[in-house]
Amino acid sequence: MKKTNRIIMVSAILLGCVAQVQAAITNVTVSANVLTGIPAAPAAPAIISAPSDVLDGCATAGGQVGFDEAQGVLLSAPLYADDGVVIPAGTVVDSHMIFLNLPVSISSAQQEAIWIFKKPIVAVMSDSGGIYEAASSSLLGAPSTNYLVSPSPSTPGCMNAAPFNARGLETSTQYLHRKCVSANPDDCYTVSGNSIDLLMAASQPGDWIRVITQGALKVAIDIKNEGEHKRKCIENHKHEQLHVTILGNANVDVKQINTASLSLADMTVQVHGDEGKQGKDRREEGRGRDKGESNKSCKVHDTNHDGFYDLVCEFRGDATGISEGSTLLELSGQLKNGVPIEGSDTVCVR
Ligand SMILES: [Ca+2]
Ligand SMILES: [Ca+2]
Ligand SMILES: [Ca+2]
Repeated sequence: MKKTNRIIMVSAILLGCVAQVQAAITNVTVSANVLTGIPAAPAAPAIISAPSDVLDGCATAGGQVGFDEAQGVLLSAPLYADDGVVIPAGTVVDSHMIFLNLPVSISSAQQEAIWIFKKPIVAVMSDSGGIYEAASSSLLGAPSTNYLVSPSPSTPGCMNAAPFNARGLETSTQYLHRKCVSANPDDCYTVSGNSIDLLMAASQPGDWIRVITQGALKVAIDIKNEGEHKRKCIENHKHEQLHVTILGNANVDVKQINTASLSLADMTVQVHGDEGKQGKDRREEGRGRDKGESNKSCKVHDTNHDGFYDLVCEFRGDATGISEGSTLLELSGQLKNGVPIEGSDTVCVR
C-alpha cells in the first residue's frame, strides 16, 4: 500500500507542473464571532500557498489560513474521518488544510470563517489529538510540506509535529464534531455542500483541521484549434472545432475513458461519432467525415512518446460563451468504472 501511495504522490508532483488545475479552495470570508471573552483574531482569514512546515512551531499567522494539499488522490485503502465517516478505497479525493496557529505574542484569539471549495466536502478531520490528520498526512499532505518530521529539517528549532494534545479542535468528544450554533462554548464547524463554516478559538498550540473534498484523477491536456495547426488561439464563435489531447499517465489509462462523458467547461461541446446517437446527430448535420462509425472521433496513440497511450478527441460546439483573452478551459469526464478525471489547458480566445 505504501508503494502505491508513493506512486500517487510522485505522479501528483509530476502532474502538478503541467496540469494547471485551478486551486480547489476558491474563497474565504470572515463570519460572525460568537464567543465572548476571547478577542477576535487580528488578521483576516487567507488562502495561502502550501507552507514548508505545519509543525506547531512554524507557519504562524494572526488569522485562519488554508491551503490545497494533495489533489486527485485515488484511495487504495479506506480513509477515516470525523463522526465515523469512512471514505471507501477507490474514491478520488482532494485534500486541504486549515489552521489557526497564533504567534506566541498573541495569547488567544478566535475567528469564524466561511471557506468555499470548488467541489463538495466529503469529510473533515478535526479530532483534538490530530490523530486522523497525522495518519493521513503521508498520503494527503502537500508534496513539499513537512508534517511529520520534528524538529523541522528546514526551520531550525521548529518543533511539534502532529499528533499532539490539542492539535485539532477542542470538542468535548474526541471523534465527534460540534456544529456551530449560537453561544458555542468553543471550536465548531458546520459543513454545507462546498462550504464549511469554521470557528476556531485558539491560544497555544492552535487548531488544525483537514478538509476532504471530492476529487478527480488529474490528466494533462492539450487543446488546439483545428484550422490553424497547433495554434492555441480559438475563435469566439459558434461551431468551433477543437482537438483535445488527453495525456495518459500512471494513474489514467486513456483506453478506460468513457468518451461520451467528456465535456469542456463553459462550452456546449460534443464528442462526435463516439456513440450511436451522436454519430446519428453528426450525419444529420452533414458532417459525416467519419462515415458515422463509432469511436472515430477519438483516437488512441502515444502522442508524446512517454510510453502511456493518449486520447485525441475532436470537440465541436458553441464557443461564444468563452471570454476573450487567455482562458483556462477545463475538461472533465469519467473512466468506464465511474472514477472522475479532469484536466485543463490555457488557450487564447479572440
Ligand atoms: Ca481551539
Ligand atoms: Ca487545538
Ligand atoms: Ca503519452
